[in-house]
Amino acid sequence: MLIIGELINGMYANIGKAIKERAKAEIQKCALEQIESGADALDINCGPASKQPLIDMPWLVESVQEVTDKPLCLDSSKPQVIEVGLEAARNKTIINSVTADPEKLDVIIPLAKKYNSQLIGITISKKGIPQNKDQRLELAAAIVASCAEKDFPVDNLFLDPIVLPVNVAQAQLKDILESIRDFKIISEPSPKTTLGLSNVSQGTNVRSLINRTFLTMAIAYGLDSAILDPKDKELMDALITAELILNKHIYCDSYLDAYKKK
Ligand code: THG
Repeated sequence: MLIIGELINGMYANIGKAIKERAKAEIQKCALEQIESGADALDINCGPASKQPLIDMPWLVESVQEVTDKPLCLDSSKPQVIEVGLEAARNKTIINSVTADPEKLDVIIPLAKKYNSQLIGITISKKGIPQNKDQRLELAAAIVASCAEKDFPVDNLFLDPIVLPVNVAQAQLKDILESIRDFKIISEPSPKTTLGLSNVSQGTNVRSLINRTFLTMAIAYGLDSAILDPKDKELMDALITAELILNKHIYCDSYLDAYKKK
């Protein structure tokens, strides 16, 4: 499973401050710690407080790729911010994200093709976040159809059902899990799936427990990737164990250590 580290996000106070003060070493440390903990790729998000994302995004990309060749997941809802990130990147990239809005798809899919980037499609439309799994599937199918129409390979597409916090949208979580399974049957080859894991526990006081329980269940529904905190050791151990149980790697008594060394 593709593990995307979530911690380079201006939403976190230390990162928001480091972006503002151009504290490059702080950003690089955050990148390396996540990789050391098992991240395969790094989310890069300037955060809601950034007043100059067109300058902050390429600065973050350049700072991070001085210390790693891992893929970068460029996280912004603004196509211009994504594009300056793509221009600055020499590592592999994942565009995070595009909604199911036709106007957004018409702009972002050609960008993904031009820069040979992977793409995350989120099941949100102009009407907002869907209320049930049928609406999620409808938006997911619209994203896949738009990729097919524009000759963007579906193997390079991740669909994200948009995880909501359990304390405000408890009744939605079962549908979100089932969407992970249902998205796979939209096309052949199947699109991949991903999600922003920490959303599920926002505002609760047992975040780590809720995160690892939801992740374990999502993996059982066939999840291919997640944006998460790789420094949460219990979360990473649960992930490795869930994959072990699904026979994705071989059991030995030291399987946790063996996985981390691979
Ligand atoms: N899907 C996709 N991309 C995403 C998300 C998604 N990118 C952003 C987000 N959701 C995933 N990343 C985070 C990062 C941090 C938190 C949640 C999701 C988080 N932060 C603490 C909080 O808000 O309580 C901040 C704590 C602090 O300030 O220190 O929970 O769903 N495609």
